[in-house]
Amino acid sequence: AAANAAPSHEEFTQFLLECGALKFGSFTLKSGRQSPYFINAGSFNDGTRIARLGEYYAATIAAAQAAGVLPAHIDTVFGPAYKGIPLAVSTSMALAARHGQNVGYTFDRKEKKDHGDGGMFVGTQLTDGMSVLMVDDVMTAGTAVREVVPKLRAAADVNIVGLVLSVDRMEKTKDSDQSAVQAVHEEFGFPVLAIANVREIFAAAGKLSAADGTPLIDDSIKAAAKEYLEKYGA
Ligand code: OMP
Repeated sequence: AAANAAPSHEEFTQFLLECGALKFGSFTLKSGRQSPYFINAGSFNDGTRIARLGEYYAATIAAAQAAGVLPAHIDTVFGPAYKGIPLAVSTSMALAARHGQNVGYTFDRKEKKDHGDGGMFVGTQLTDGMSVLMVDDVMTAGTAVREVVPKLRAAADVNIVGLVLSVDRMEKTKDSDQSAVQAVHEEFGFPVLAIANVREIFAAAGKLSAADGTPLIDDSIKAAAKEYLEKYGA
């Protein structure tokens, strides 16, 4: 693939399934919706997996930079504690190793620290004028990001240049037909990107099969996902 090509949805979907990060069943979401599928970033739990995930984020970022959607210069990648911490670290490592961009990484503390350096943030410290790229795992309603943006802006007059997710669930907000990603984009003004969205993942999964030829996702799962997206999909 070209240096700045966006990652392939087939490859990423295969990776999600291999890691057990994409699960099927019945899951109650933070929003209260009952979903037949769930993306669990906690499944990227060893060196190989988190390194690969960081490469997917970095490739998505480099492609967006090449397309002019994200600025060429980023000062630091911010991942909200706790789940965003390995995302920020692995993304900055992959940006350096694969894309020649040495950018910082930053995460917040969940608990206030009143000894030692006493800081609210760990890693590259936020200062006025800095270009900060946020990373997070999955967006459903955008609750997580709405909590973290004010925290960043309270720390310094930073320029939040975008948010990159692993998966955009493409769900309608509670009271509109607009997707949560679109609503967050309009509310905050920065671009919101994902390595893949849920429709791309199901389209890719439909083409994937195990070594013995059996499809990786069976028809009942596809039907349940389709039904869910008809109800909640944007
Ligand atoms: P919002 O903060 O409402 O956008 O929901 C996204 C968050 O819910 C994620 O950061 C996770 O904590 C969790 N989540 C998943 O991890 N995977 C999913 O597939 C769905 C959710 C969810 O509860 O909506």
